[in-house]
Amino acid sequence: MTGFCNKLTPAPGVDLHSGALDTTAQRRLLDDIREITGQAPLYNPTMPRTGKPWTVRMTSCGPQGWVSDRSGYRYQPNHPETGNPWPAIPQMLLDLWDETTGYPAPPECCLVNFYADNARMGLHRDEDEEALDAPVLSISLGDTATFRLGGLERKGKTQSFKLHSGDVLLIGGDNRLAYHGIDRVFPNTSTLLKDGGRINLTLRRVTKP
Ligand code: MD6
Ligand code: FE
Repeated sequence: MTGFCNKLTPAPGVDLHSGALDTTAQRRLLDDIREITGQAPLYNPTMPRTGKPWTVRMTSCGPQGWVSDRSGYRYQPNHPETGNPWPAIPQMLLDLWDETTGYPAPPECCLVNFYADNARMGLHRDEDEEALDAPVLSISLGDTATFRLGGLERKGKTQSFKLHSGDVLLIGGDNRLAYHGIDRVFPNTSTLLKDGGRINLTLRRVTKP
């Protein structure tokens, strides 16, 4: 990690490294993301059953991309609109995974979420992976957001904290299946993205190594 970093542990197995990536690293990562969205365009996913659109736009890189549509959530090797294989996960992210997780196998999916000002993400768990022993590594870029972290049950107590550009969040251990979501994004809180908004990357190991 390249920035001045302050580590907080909001819950067991959950580590927030605020300021983990300095501006130079954030810009390099953004260049990589532009390359990815050039090959695998952001698309508007829809919700299982209802087919309602998400407010977040998505794409993926890595051998297994995460997709959501009327028939459910799943990992698949191809972009749902272009049919092409997903682009590779950038080396910088593979290195960050090794450095922060120490997991003995590389991530297989990097989900790219783009939030315009009014986008949000409801409370959910990341539970579509077989390798639940691996943490999920999340990186925030652009505008600040409020992250809500609950417990293992949907109805439990929640806490919330802000995620800023360059922050790295790991969710694993006893809280690997904790509920979480994004309540809101605060416009004009970062100059990283020319047209504003927020990008979140989540890296996951999907299959058991
Ligand atoms: C977001 N993040 O920050 C959404 N999931 O936009 C997630 O859904 C997430 O940050 C699992 C682990 C870390 C995360
Ligand atoms: Fe999640």
